[in-house]
Amino acid sequence: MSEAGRLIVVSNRLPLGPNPSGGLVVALKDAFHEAGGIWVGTSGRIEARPKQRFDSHPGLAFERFSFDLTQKEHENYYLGYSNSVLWPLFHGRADLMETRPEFLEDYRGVNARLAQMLASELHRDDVIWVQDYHLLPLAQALRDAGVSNRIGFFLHIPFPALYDIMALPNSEEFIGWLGGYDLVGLQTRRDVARLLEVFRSRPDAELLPDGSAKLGEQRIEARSFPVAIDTAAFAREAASAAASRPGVALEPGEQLIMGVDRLDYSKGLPNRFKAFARLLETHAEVNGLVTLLQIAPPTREAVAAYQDIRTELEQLSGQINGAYADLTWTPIRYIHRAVPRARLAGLYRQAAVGLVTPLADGMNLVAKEYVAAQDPDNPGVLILSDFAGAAEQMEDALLVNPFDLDQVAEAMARALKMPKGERCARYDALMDGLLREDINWWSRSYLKALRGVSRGLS
Ligand code: GDG
Repeated sequence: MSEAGRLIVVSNRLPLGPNPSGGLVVALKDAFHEAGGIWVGTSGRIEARPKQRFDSHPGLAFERFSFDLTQKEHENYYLGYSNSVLWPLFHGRADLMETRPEFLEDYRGVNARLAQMLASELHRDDVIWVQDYHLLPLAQALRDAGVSNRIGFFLHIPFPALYDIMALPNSEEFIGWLGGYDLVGLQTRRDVARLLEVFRSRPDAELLPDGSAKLGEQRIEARSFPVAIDTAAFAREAASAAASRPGVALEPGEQLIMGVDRLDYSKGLPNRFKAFARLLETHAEVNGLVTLLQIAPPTREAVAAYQDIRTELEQLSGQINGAYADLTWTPIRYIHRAVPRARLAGLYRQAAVGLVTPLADGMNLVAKEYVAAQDPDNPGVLILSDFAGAAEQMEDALLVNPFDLDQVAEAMARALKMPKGERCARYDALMDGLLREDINWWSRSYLKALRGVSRGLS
């Protein structure tokens, strides 16, 4: 173990089970091995009398510290303020925001309770890394409890424009929450620019020459750290999955276009289906020879906006299939269910086109997974929305404006007949970037920056 202080990671959901998987677990494996530490998060249990507990597991390099939520906290902190206020607002959908005083009250309450629990467990040289929008107030709550350790935040979703922040019922308080952190990590340079614009607009904030900001007594560094995947491991998984499992049954000459998204209104699925219909309408030569496979597992079904998007998509896929299907061909295969990861990797490799068209997205890991899964000798083509954070790094994809259905349809037509030489050149360039800036690069660069910040005013 190194001399560095322990790493304390806080995320809404704690990775559970004896052998937890997932992007963040992989990302933090080395860091926990080096420094040891604790991962803190909700237990997934709803209890009338919430408890907190430590557990450790011989295979894990970190201790787990979990806490339960009450039903009311789950509804107000998680479904309410986090997913009915912050999520829509940060994805440019202030119109879908549902604000209620009790949402904010419990959002503050859960963060304050967590800060109290955590403050007494901390050592002086621990560094604390807080993940995502559920926990924005945590640093300020920890500072109120007397914690002076280095505290970093990483936002996985887009940072909103100043104009959008004005739509929050508590916009002043929101900006104050950021003021508890030493380092605010965002997905893209575009997000950093928006954050700096917020600081610039405030009389109590000062932008320092080194690019950081001073808010009250706190110096805050804001930088982009584009989140990534375990590229080499995913490429291996896709190659072995494709070799050992059958993909989708296709007619000779038929090509697959594939999308994978949680069923969320930010992912632009209705636009995608409409753009696919536009392709069928304007390129009769592909009818019968192309299938759109859309995997869209359910998510946050207790929130009304998610029920609406489900109904809209079911109607759209029904209409398009009704208009174009024949006895041997169904243009859209829409699967409202999760598919096991290894299966997904094989399907990505089978697909001639990866279609990633969110209207707003922090990064979008599906874009990275699709490229990593390709056969280097015969790769498919990624079509990627300009509104996904990934577009900032993945310029060799076919970049599209997801609101422009004709442009997306034309990109699909182009991708379906792209010559192998061009596909390989684009794949090589994209894959170079994904191997260089992978998930370990992401966590190492963030933690290096966090351990390097000097506490207090410069
Ligand atoms: C948030 C931000 C940011 C999806 N369906 C299935 C399945 N998935 C996996 C994908 C991918 C992950 O879920 C989705 O990640 P994304 O990045 O695409 O999107 P969000 O869930 O919205 O994530 C996003 C991310 O945080 C990380 O910072 O990139 O912008 O919104 O890994 O493969 N996995 C399996 N079956 C499915 O049906 N096994």
